[in-house]
Amino acid sequence: MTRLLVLNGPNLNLLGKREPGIYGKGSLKDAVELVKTAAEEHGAEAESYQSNHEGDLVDAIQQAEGKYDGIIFNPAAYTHTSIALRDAISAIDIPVIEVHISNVHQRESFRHHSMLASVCKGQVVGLGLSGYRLAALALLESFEGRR
Ligand code: CA2
Repeated sequence: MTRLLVLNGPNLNLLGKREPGIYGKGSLKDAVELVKTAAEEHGAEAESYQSNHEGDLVDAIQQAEGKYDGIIFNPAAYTHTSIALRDAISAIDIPVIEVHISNVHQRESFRHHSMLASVCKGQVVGLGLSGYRLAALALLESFEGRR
């Protein structure tokens, strides 16, 4: 069975509890549920992991190969800084889609650059929690050979 990993970086555990103006009212659980529902509709399944620690995220990426078919990854602030996460993504053979809830290009200039985008299959930016679902659909459809 096709398996997806929804991976979330630092502070995303606060979703829905703080800053609803930027990130909306939905929780991280809501984001994960969107992916689980999309996966089930395609006869697949999804699991999730969130960490505030860069090394834990590197471990999760390394361990994903062989266990999951693709990763939906919101690296949060590490997007803009982490060569370690970039190297981890480069080292695995499964596709990773980078997701950002907010439109990072409308925000501070330090959020405009991603260290990870060029080693990811694609990026979904600024579409709120729907971005998680859209990334899941892109992966699932690519596995079905439709796109
Ligand atoms: O828009 C996104 O999804 C981001 O990845 C979110 C990160 C930010 O550093 C990126 O530039 C863009 C921040 C996640 C922090 O999430 C919070 C949620 C609620 C309250 C406070 C922080």
